[in-house]
Amino acid sequence: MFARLAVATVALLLVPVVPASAAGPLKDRTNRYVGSAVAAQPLNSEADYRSVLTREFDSVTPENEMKWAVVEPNRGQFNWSGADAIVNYARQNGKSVRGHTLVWHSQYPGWLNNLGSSELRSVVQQHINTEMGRYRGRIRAWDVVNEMFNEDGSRRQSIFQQRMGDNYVADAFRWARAADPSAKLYINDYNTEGVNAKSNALYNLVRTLKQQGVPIDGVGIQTHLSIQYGFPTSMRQNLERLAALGVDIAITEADVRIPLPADSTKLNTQANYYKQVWDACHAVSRCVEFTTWGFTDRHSWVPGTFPGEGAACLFDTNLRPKPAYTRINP
Ligand code: 9MR
Repeated sequence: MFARLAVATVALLLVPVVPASAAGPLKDRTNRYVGSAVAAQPLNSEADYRSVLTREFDSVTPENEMKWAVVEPNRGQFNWSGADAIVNYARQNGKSVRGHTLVWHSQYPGWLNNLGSSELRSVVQQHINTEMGRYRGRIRAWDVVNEMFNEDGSRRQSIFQQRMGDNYVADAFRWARAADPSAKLYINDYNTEGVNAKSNALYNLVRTLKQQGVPIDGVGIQTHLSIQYGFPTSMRQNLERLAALGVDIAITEADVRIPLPADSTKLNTQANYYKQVWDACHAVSRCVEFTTWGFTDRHSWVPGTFPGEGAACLFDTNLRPKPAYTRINP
């Protein structure tokens, strides 16, 4: 009797959190991939983090572990430990992986700055080959080119743009297709949810790339929102026009930050924003993925980048579902 009780108590203690929704996990609510950015550190060390992730999501995006500065901090010296941990977790738990990201102006290693244009070109190709090749067949979709536009729709003057010229985008996609023909290849950006100068530029570029036969399969819409700004109500229209170009759409990094402290009014507004993103994706048949940039306020990039803001995720710091979660999975 006592032994049975003790076993029951231990079992209870081992279950980190109660199921979030009577309706079942979020991933079972939709035929879209439901993903989250994940970090290897809590994945390896926090049982409740791992358990909620496993229960609620069917896709994972390494938050930082596949970025160039992490995987090749010095030329020819590789560090795959975090990326491997996440890909292995995914394989063991039947999760899909979104690779993030190959060509990006941020978080690239400093040694690239010393390269001239022809050397940079071959190094970028080699980087794409090496990283995509390592995980060939195990990554569903890759963010090949990330954040290449300025807000006004002009091209960001990254080292790739400056040293390799306009064609760096088409080249990156061609190299990526060759490196892993089974992966869907995406261009990804932020502040491109609604119709605006930046999303117009994105639309025009994708149309041109398609016309040129460049192997691009999808457009990632990051969707970092704040309740301080109005919801981008033209989101559905924007997703529809992009999908009409013959590409898939993914919501790749959704979160909705709140000026702290959060209260029930703000959390309710946040819930409305998440629901509108969810609905915009579900209104467009080619929107194949709804991924959030982290799932718990315990681990979120927001407070570090926007002092005084936070509480941007679907689950609170104790991994309890917030109103936003319940709104999309009632
Ligand atoms: O969440 C990431 C954070 O931990 C990093 O410090 C930061 C560095 O730039 O990148 C964050 O992730 C970004 C993503 O890779 C691209 N889109 C914007 C995300 C939030 O900044």
